[in-house]
Amino acid sequence: MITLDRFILEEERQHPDATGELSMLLMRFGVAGKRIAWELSVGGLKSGLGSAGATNVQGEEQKTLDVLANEILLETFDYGGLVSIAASEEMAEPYIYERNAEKGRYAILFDPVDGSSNIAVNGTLGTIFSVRRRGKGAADLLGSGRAQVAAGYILFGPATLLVYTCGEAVRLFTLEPSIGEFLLTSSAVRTPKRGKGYAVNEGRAGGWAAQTRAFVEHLKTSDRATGRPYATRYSGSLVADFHRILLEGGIYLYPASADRETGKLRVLYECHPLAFVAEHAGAAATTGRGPVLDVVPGSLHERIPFAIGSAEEIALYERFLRGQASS
Ligand code: AFP
Repeated sequence: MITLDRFILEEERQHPDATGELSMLLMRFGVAGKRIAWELSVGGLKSGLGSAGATNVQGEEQKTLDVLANEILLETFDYGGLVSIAASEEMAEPYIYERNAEKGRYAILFDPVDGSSNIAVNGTLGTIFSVRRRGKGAADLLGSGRAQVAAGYILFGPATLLVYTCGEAVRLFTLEPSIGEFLLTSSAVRTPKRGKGYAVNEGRAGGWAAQTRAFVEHLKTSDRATGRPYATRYSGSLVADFHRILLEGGIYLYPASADRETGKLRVLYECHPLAFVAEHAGAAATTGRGPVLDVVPGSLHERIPFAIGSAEEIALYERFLRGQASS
């Protein structure tokens, strides 16, 4: 039985110059994940499961659990002197940890509850996180995805999973509720080069570029030799859809559309961290024009068109967008 803490501490020993701070920080994401999992599991029993009445910085309605999860994450890193600044999809401005301001070597970014429309229907949800070296202020959060030190997500499904990478292999842990510990499930998750499924909100196809429509049409067109048609799997939770793809291959898309020219997903809280995980599992993520990890956002809440998945499907999608392939 290899617990999260044991695994992280043993890994740390492989790096003699490590200070142990990143290890502590990753363990704390495990603690936050357990607390959020608990709140989600009892959320339906409590009053106020629905809208908190407020809207987040993108004008989206906030649920009480979004607010709660955001608070849990902020509070988790309030002590220990590890983190000096936190940015969240739910906050217009970054949160500064005044008492860690000098010593906290890291900045964290997160989407506390991704797929929040699933809250009301008891569907799968996730928390996405990213760790960067702290800079001098909020502007330093706006680096390329390759500057991330670690990234991952917690998936709240039938089981609670923690997936992360520190720039080496992708680790997968499963929460064993009877002992309250995350146990190692895989120390090196690898995504198949090709999959059989695609995830996209096809209800929005009317607003897509012709090349995007042609690509999805291609996936849906029967051709035994190339394993088509693909199966559609779309849950409304990027973490849930990405996790399936991480394990089984395939592609998730949230492309640009006429009414959302930059797509929906946020660079810093969703796209960069999942792209970091994907690349370290042998998968890929693209804006359609190039790697997501190369994107340097101009502002904290910037969005980009996003596709993530198996290397072959991502390469094919880029060829479609460049007009080099057709259905
Ligand atoms: P919410 O957290 O606001 O529900 O958004 C979820 C999400 O960012 C991502 O997890 C989903 O894949 C995608 O948006 C769903 O968006 P659509 O409802 O437009 O398909």
